[in-house]
Amino acid sequence: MIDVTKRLDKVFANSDADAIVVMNTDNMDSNFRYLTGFSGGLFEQGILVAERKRMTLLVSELEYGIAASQKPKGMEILKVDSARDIWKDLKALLKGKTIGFNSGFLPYSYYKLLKKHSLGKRFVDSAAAFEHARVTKDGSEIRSIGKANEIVKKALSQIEPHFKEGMTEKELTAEFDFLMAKAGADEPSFESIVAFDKNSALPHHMPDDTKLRRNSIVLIDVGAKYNNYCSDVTRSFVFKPDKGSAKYKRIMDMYATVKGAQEAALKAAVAGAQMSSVHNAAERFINTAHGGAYKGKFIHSLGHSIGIDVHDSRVYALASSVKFKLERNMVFSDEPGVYITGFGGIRIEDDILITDGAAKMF
Ligand SMILES: [Mn+2]
Repeated sequence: MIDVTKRLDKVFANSDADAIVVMNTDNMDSNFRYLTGFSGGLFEQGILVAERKRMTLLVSELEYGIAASQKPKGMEILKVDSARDIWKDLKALLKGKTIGFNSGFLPYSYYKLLKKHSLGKRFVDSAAAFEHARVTKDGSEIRSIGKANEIVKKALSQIEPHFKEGMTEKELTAEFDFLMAKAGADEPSFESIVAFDKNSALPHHMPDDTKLRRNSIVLIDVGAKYNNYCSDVTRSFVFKPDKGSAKYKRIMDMYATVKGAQEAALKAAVAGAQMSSVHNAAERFINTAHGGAYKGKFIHSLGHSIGIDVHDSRVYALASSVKFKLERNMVFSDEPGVYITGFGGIRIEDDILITDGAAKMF
């Protein structure tokens, strides 16, 4: 069970709302998971009214059982069975109040309904309050992210024997997802990326029917979800390398460059440092390694915050334009890469925990 009081304190520290309404559609607003801590359940159309010292969950009969069995302290559950009742209950909770909503999720059509039926006095955007609260993790969140990392790394350590000449990216993806499920993942954090050879030069390539050939790059970018929390890890392999070939030598140079960049970033990622400076440390390493052979070939930002969402608290990122300072207990991906169009790409990604000293790799 999560400590709801602490989470409400964190969110309301940056909001002048009297009540924040978290409304799900057929999909769930991840802030709903953050404030309830519920594992499982879809909570389609579920509504959570969060106030400074209490929460009220409006939920249908369908998911009442899951909610009741996982109910944290300080939460009241109202069973609703028709649209009319929902608005009646909401009105009772919200009338005359300053109401927060999440502009990062809530569809405009829902926002209009909320405005019309709640009789709130004023509406304020609470998206930033959630992002700020969620970017630093508590002990139970860090443990879940750690377990999600353990699971994906176990599956990655078992994947190489499944490489077969002539298999497609889709087939290897299926093998990987099966290993990760057996290792204990609740589900993948995102659709697994498997890219062979020159496809690996496209950072978001989706697995297709490309066949695996000898001396090819195999890039695998994957994540497990565990207890609502994500991991995100990338490994780059070479299948049946021809160690004397120029291609293999180039791949190894790229690998050493990316590895060096990842380590440079890890050293720069201390509490108090600018997020941009961590990206810049990696980029500088890549641009100057091997006499500048890979200058300009690192084509994305170094990392993103990770938590309930794989891209958690989006405004906080290890990117050249981001002007926030690192704080302890933030979790980011550290994922430099170099990409050569028509040849291939190498990326290495691990998740890191910010501490007062050097960042810790999960
Ligand atoms: Mn990532």
